[in-house]
Amino acid sequence: MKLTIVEYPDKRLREKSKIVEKFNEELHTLLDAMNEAMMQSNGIGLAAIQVGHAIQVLIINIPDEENQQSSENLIEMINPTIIEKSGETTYQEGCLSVPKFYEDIVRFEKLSVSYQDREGNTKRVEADGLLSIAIQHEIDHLNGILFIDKLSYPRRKKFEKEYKKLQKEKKTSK
Ligand code: QAP
Ligand code: CO
Repeated sequence: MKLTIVEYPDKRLREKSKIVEKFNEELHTLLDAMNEAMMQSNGIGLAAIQVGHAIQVLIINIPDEENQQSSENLIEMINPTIIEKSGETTYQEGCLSVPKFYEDIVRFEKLSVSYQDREGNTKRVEADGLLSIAIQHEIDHLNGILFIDKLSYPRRKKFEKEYKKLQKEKKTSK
């Protein structure tokens, strides 16, 4: 299964992802392919809609202190819901679907999240730091929301201008 990353302004990124009901081989194949696509693009988080599947699936792999990603740190979340949230934190975010653009985004600092694993078992995790930010960013994707939607009006304008320029450059170098 070869997956390609859907890039802004593709309309599919605005779709609302549906609840997963079948924890079957098809789901496992998608999860494995998503992990491969994420690692190949040097990502730390990916939602299924970013590879064209509108289902409530996301994966996260936060690098360790030596900036290394290991398969032991891969988290797969199916049907996640935020149960509790607190505090505030700002981080310069990026997104595989919005290449080469990074901006400071304000999020909750801590979360308690309930989700299912690939077998359908219910899990709960307390998250802070980069994991908490990544979960919020990826859950936004499940609702059709991108981090650029959270920018102030002037910053969003600046983004649209810069992004269009980047896309033109991409086209002429093809
Ligand atoms: C979401 O983002 C995230 O522009 C995951 O050229 C963001 O993996 C989680 C990436 C902030 C936590 C904090 C972006 C790779 C990867 C790019 C990513 C690029 C190459 C983004
Ligand atoms: Co993203």
